[in-house]
Amino acid sequence: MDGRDWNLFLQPYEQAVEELKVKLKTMRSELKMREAYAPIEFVTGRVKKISSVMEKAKRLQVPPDKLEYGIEDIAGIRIMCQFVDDIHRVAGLIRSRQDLTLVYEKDYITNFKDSGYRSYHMIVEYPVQTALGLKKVLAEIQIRTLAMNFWATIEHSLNYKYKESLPEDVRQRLKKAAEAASLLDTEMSSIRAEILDAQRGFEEKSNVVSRV
Ligand code: 0O2
Repeated sequence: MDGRDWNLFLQPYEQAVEELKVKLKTMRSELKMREAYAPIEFVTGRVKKISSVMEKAKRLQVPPDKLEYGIEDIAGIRIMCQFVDDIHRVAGLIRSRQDLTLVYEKDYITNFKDSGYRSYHMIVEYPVQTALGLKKVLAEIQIRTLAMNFWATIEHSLNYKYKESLPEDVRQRLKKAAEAASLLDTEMSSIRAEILDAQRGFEEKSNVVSRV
């Protein structure tokens, strides 16, 4: 494929990422209006670079004519949440959408990766309207907490810099840092639960007072 062919190949993925970003950001503002609290903190998206698509195709032994279904994250969306519970809420909202089809899910929170990586992945099929008609493309939606994202961003940049030669002690320290980020998520969730309990208690009391 030459440059022009690649641009044409990536075009529906660009469109899918742009549309999904708008839709998920809209979901965030709608939930914020309805419930005062949005389970989504922010949304980002990217289309994989051609060099990364080729690298992954080589690693997974995907032939050039099978890229569309062999590489599932050419279109990538990332949703950041404050709390782990929010991740499950957002996954549920995505599952029930009519404008995409869920293909499968990967729970790297329960089954975190050996690197320490935690995140919830949903592979979806998303239809885009192209000049030549409807085209369904695969997209990977990653849902994670701010702490998981902090860890993954730094680990990714270190891995990118050092490639395969990341020293073993650094690898181990990164694993420990992932545990620490997970503990932070647990602690934040429990603080939130206590605040919600206290609020509920306060509301119940004031309902009793107002009925008297
Ligand atoms: P980028 O730059 O983030 O797009 P693979 O893990 O790649 O062999 P698979 O099954 O396609 O195979 O992917 P997986 O593991 O479900 O999801 C791949 C994406 O998840 C990665 O994309 C990362 O975004 C993220 N990810 C998975 N494992 C790790 C990890 O150990 N550390 C970090 N920081 N991110 C991870 P890409 O293609 O690596 O890159």
